[in-house]
Amino acid sequence: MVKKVAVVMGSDSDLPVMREALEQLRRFGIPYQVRIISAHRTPAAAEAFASSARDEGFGVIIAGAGKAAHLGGVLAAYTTLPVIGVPIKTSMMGGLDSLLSIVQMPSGVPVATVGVNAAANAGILAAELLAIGDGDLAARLAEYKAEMARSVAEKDAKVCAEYNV
Ligand code: RP5
Repeated sequence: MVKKVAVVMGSDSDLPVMREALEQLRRFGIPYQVRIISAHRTPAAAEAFASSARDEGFGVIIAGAGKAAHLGGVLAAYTTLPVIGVPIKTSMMGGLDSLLSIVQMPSGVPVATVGVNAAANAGILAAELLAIGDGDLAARLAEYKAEMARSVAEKDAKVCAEYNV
């Protein structure tokens, strides 16, 4: 039985982006739970959630946050589960603020950080982490990559036919 993924975000305003992680988890048949927990507005909930996440049966935590985006780092401080950070694009700084807040962790407390708004990649990375110990899931990931390659090859053939002399 594949472990479940926690998809945590700092605000419901992050949900439109974080939904893309849920789509990927559904694609690979991975169970998940969604929570809104803020490192700053509900820090006690962040500690409680991360401290018990492994015992609750989670295998990976995805944490989406914007601006001074400390959620992933705070969760990582309280768990030995891998934490994947999703920097949310911001109106003021385009998400560079979120990206640097998540990726620049002190040595000893890593947060695996995907690109700005790249929640889909966070879902796929979570699947890959869980597939380390799950051959069926690894096979589904391999089929996904093969389909992606087929799609690119089709586009390549189309462009070659249209533009190459
Ligand atoms: C962060 O502040 C959240 O992750 C969100 O990206 C950002 C803005 O939150 P709201 O003011 O929209 O609730 O904590």
